[in-house]
Amino acid sequence: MTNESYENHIYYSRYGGLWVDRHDAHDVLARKKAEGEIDEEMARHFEHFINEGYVIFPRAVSNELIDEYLSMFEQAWQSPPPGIYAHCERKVLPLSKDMYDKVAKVSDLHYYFPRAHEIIFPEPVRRFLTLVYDRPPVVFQTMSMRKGTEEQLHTDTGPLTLTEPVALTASWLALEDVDLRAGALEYIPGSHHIEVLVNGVSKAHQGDYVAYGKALAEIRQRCAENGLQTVQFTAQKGDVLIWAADLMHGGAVIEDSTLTRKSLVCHFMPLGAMPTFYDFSKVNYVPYPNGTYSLDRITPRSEEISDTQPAIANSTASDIATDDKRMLPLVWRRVRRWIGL
Ligand SMILES: O=C(O)CCC(=O)C(=O)O
Repeated sequence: MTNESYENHIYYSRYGGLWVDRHDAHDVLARKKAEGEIDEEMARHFEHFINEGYVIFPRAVSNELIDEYLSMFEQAWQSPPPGIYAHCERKVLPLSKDMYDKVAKVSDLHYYFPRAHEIIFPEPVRRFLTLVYDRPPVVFQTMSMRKGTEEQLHTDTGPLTLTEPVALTASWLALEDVDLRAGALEYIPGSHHIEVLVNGVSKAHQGDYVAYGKALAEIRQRCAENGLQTVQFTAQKGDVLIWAADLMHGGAVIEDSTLTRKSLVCHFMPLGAMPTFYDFSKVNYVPYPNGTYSLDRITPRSEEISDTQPAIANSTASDIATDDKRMLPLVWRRVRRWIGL
């Protein structure tokens, strides 16, 4: 699908993007295949990603690893680790067990999970992201959920701004089999090529939710005009779906609030990019053992943190800051501090 305003440009977006975001992405893919950089199977995944804006890797993460993550997640509700926040009822608050049965998105728990690189970057995901970026991938944020989110269909480039805005990708991992009555992840295949800029100029909403809402409404309308339909991800435990920066996605309505829908969302950028939606001037990339990266500090969005918790909010960055060069000792030190060893 062409974006009329920019159809003479190399990229679909005014803001450029990755090689998969070029109008000639299929030619680039053919070249990469001919040169042996991408094999047959991965090429099929890329064909799909280029056309539809998402790709699915079934059973990418083992049950054993997911169960280990879930047991850490359970413990976190009972005894929240330092610096961990949750988006809940339109506020960002320190994680607390009061939110256990609510719709809540728990930020950055991977900081306390020694096997984070395995669950965030299982092999097919690591390979796909490394190829899509032509650089090592960096996870800059994770969100763990017990329940569906009921989030309206949206693009991530509005809130999650990067120095390379269209380089954002995200993964959604099913931590259990999804019951559609629990509010599945939903998305609009093909919507990633429809770009409507906020106030006509920016991908970032910068807190202007009225303008962002208008842009999203226009994208939805353009999707409808082009016959693009919303589909739900009937995922099984261990399945991973990766979406492109501008794919419209959200959480379906929860029909049975007694049900859980445990999932892990990870947001990625290539090494060399940085988030711009809060002050990352003192944040460093830290390598994981499998050639991927994370960031070394949890820094919640200051404008979002509830006024009722200023002391905790202010203490967060320095509690977690470190000069360590390697991620694993760092994670173990955090875990020991959390469990009081
Ligand atoms: O998991 C969901 O229901 C939606 C997640 C989402 O929209 C997001 O992380 O941006």
